[in-house]
Amino acid sequence: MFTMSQNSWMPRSVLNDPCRPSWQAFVLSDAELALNLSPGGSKIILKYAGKDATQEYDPIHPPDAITTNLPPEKHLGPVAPDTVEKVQIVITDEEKARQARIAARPPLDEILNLHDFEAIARQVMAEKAWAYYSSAADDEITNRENHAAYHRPRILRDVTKVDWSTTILGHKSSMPLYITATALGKLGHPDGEMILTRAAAKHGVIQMIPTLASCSFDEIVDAAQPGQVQFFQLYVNKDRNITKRLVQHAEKRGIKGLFITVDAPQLGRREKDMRMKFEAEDPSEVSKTGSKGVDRSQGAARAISSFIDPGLNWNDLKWFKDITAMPLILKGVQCWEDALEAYDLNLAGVVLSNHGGRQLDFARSGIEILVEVVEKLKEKRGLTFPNEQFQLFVDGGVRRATDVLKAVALGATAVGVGRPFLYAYSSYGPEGMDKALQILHDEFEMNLRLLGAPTIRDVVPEMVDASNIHSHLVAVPGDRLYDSNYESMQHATLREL
Ligand code: 173
Repeated sequence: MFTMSQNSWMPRSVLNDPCRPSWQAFVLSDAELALNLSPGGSKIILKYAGKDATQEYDPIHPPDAITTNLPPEKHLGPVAPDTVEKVQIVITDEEKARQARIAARPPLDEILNLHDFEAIARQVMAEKAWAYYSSAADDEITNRENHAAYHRPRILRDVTKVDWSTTILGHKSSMPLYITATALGKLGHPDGEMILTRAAAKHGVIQMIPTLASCSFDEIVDAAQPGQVQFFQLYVNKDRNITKRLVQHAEKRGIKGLFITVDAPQLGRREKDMRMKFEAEDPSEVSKTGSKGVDRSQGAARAISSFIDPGLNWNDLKWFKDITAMPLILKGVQCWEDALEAYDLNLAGVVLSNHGGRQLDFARSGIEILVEVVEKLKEKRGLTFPNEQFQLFVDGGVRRATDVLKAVALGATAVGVGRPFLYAYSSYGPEGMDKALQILHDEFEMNLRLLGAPTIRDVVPEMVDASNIHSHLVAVPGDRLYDSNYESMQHATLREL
């Protein structure tokens, strides 16, 4: 529960949870303080003043958000639960409608591939959650262009037994993919990122924990099995002390790789996400940005991203090496020059990514970047692939094992998968996530046979024709995404005059 009033601001879960130490309960008795501290701006506080704001608050704030981000002097002490006004839990009509849609979804065994999850998610998810997960930048061109390479399989090889396991940064993975970081996991399901943790354990894959998870970092780490490998994705805070604390805590908790996001000095313009806010807020207010500079009309992501430091630059990397011994990987590299710079700084690798098409529209696909990065690292630094010294990762647009195998053939160690898993658990809960990973296992088995490659080591560059990859002439199967997901203003309803 989360209640906000002009006089008090407290998560009811804190009050109700007997396991929490009493110092974690607090009240912001000063309304002005609450208004100034909310990263989402004062408007949201005022909108929910005196009401149960759990549904809005929970998905976008991990349980430790306040104790982590609020200076200790603002923690005013324990709350006596019987002095707190009881909040009636009201299930909104919107939530009732969502539950009805969930009840009417097709049985899980009718889901054959990851596209299917996406199609169902679009129909059953809460509108705002769908808008946030599925939105991409501007005209969503980049979001649809991740497939421009074709297979060149070999025949008559013994593929009775095939093995698609591999190692990522030296850690075993049952597939050459990992669950990449995506923000706000509870928008899709109340258990959020912990569903991913449990599925990762069951299927032997690695999860990258996001900075902007809805569950707290410790909840996600605690949900892991002993020995389960997890990475951490980092948004670098303008306040380096916060970043240092996060990084060192992650290392202490056994995180095996730090993926520093470098492609989001400012969040891209995700119009589908923004349109949701148009509907949710008073339309006449939407174009106004408050004097505090936080504009709620810009969608869920922008509202919570103002802490990210646009000043982050190459000189900061030495500092990261000083504060942690974790392998450092840059997430969001988009050209060979930057990949070589990362290599020259002795980093452990780079993720070639356009951030799921959510940042710079018309940024190239990860697989296209991979081709030039591999070529230049071979030519200018004498590297061979695969290698343990400097690993290449790709993410964006991955829906099939074939997408992964193309990247692996071209030199990637592994590929990140984000949205499809969100859609799987948003539509079907933990069973959906389990099924999504099982589908990928099945696809790897079949496709290794069809490629003529008994192991991941046998998936070599000659097995892909990427000759058209820079020409952007190849028809893009991603049109599926365009046809089914892009929402233009044609559905706008006119206001009554
Ligand atoms: O893609 C995103 O939505 C994302 O990475 C993000 C970044 C900052 C705040 C919220 C989401």
